[in-house]
This record gives sequence, C-alpha cells and structure tokens, in this order.
Amino acid sequence: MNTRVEKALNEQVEKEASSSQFYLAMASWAEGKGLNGTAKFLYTHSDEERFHMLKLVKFINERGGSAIIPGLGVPQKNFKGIENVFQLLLDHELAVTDSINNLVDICLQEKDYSTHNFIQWYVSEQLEEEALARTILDKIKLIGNDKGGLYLFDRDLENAAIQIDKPATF
Ligand code: OFO
Repeated sequence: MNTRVEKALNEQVEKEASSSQFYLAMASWAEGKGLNGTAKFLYTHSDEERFHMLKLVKFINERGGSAIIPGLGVPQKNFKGIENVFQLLLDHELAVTDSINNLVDICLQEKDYSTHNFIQWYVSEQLEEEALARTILDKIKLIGNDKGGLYLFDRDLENAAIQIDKPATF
C-alpha cells in the first residue's frame, strides 16, 4: 500500500475513534441530565463512529498495510447545555469532513484510485452527518427555553436514534 495513503488512513482511524469517544462522553452527560432520547441518539452515533473506524482498520489491513490502533485522550465530560453539545458535534463533523477531503486529495495525488473509491463512502456519510447535526441544532434554537419543547425534542431524538441504527457489518 502507498505509504502516504496508509499514513493518512491511519490518521483517519484515530479521528473516527476520537469521534466515537467524544460522542460517548456527550451521551453519558445527556443520560445524567435525564435526556434519555438525546443520550440514546448519541450512544448510537458513537457506535456509528466506531463502525467507521473499524471499516478503515479492515481496509488498511486487507490492502496489505498495517492499521494502527490509537491511544486516545480523555474527552471533555461537561457541557454547557444541549445546544452546546450539538454545536460541538457539528464543529467536530466539519473538522472530520476537512480531513476526509484531504484524504481524497492525497489519493488523487498518489493515483490510488481504489482507496479513492473506498473513501467516497465517507464523503457521502459526512454530508449526511453534517446535515443531520444542522437540522438538530436548528430545532434546539427554535425551542429556546421552552421545557415542553425540550421534552418533545428529546422524544423525537430517541426515534431518530432508532432509524440511524445500523448493523455493525462490513
Ligand atoms: Fe465518521 O462520521 Fe462523523 O465523524
């Protein structure tokens, strides 16, 4: 496997693993605040990020590279509120999108077209995740300080979590 592509893929492994940890910390915070729907959504999201990481690990190894399983820092555990959680989530996704775009660039520079093809799955995934985070954030802003609105929002997120639940197969 091209060493520059392998290095970039391994950096992406670390980013997906960090995303999973970060969303897990958010889920745990939400659960502690009684926001069970939000917690379920974030637990599911954390699982998805782990799936993204595993998909990369398998790809690197199957292509003759060597996947590096990263050590991770302790994620932030306190958040100012639900809007803060989803703003951080959106910011995080935007940074991951930049990183995926950079990976696409490297594949093209190195003429690694099969990895380029593989990475297109992540390009579409990022589009979906950014759109979802923006929609959720817009809803939170609409709710403002309305407690009844927050209750309904939390219940809706539980249903959204059920829908985005994906089987961990690849
Ligand atoms: Fe892995 O999709 Fe978000 O970060």
